[in-house]
Amino acid sequence: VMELENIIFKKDNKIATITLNRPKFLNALCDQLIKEINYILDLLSNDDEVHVVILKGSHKAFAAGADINEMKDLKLISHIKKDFIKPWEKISKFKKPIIASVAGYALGGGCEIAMMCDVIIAADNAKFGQPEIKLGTIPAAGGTQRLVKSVGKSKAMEMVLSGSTISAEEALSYGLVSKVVPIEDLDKETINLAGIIANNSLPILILAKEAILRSFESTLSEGMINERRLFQSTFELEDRKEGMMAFIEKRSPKFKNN
Ligand code: DAK
Repeated sequence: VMELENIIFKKDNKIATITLNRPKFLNALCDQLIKEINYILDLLSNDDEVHVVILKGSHKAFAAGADINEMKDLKLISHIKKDFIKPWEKISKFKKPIIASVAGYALGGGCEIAMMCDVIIAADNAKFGQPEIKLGTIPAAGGTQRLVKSVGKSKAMEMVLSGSTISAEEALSYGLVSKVVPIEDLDKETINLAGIIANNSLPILILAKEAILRSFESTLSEGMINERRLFQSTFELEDRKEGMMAFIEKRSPKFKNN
């Protein structure tokens, strides 16, 4: 059992919440914090009670990036010997839905882990950016890749090349986030969406997520083939039968997650 020093973990009603909790450093993502997230995600992968995960920070900061203190003395040789990027990949490979609930700063690695999540809900004070250029480096956890797919090339270039941030409203207009809500409603709105998602069949949620992620990671024709196979595979699940029968019988489905 790992002792959690940088995050708070809570589980309630099919929803797990991971709260980044390094307030003195605006939730800067130190190695230990990433280890703690990964430890929890491993537990949650094997926990059938949990259908959805919420990743959140504080009102002031979702996360202000990777920890600059930990990075400042690194050299090429240390990156080659120890792959620092590897531990960051776990969030993007997690199979169940993850919602990023973002208030305040989501900068650098903070913006990148928000983009690794499946849905981003932003408070009206959220600020997204990739300021690495101002530190003399470039994004390293997908910031030059996922951002382009979310906001388009021109805006991604502007953000990455200038290091400037965009507001929650701008992020909404480009499609980086799915919704902007007043900060006092952020938790309520996030839990509301998580609850709606969590009511669905877990295995079907996993397949739906996998199908959409494939569109990010491949060509349209490959994504379509994969979508068709995943769709077909839902017909081996009892929840698919239950969902359709419930519709025909004009009642709510009772999913058994199998
Ligand atoms: N790292 C370490 N400490 C940080 C930090 C960070 N990223 N961001 C803030 N802090 C610390 C500040 O140093 C300050 O500490 P004290 O001075 O109190 O000891 C405390 O948090 C409060 O911050 P401020 O006093 O600066 O607060 P303000 O409200 O004035 O300003 C700010 C908020 C967010 C505008 C400012 O803190 C800021 O600009 N922070 C740095 C933002 C930044 O440049 N982030 C990008 C870092 S580069 C990788 C994966 C990812 C990455 C790299 C590699 N691999 C997988 C290999 C990602 C890289 C990055 O994210």
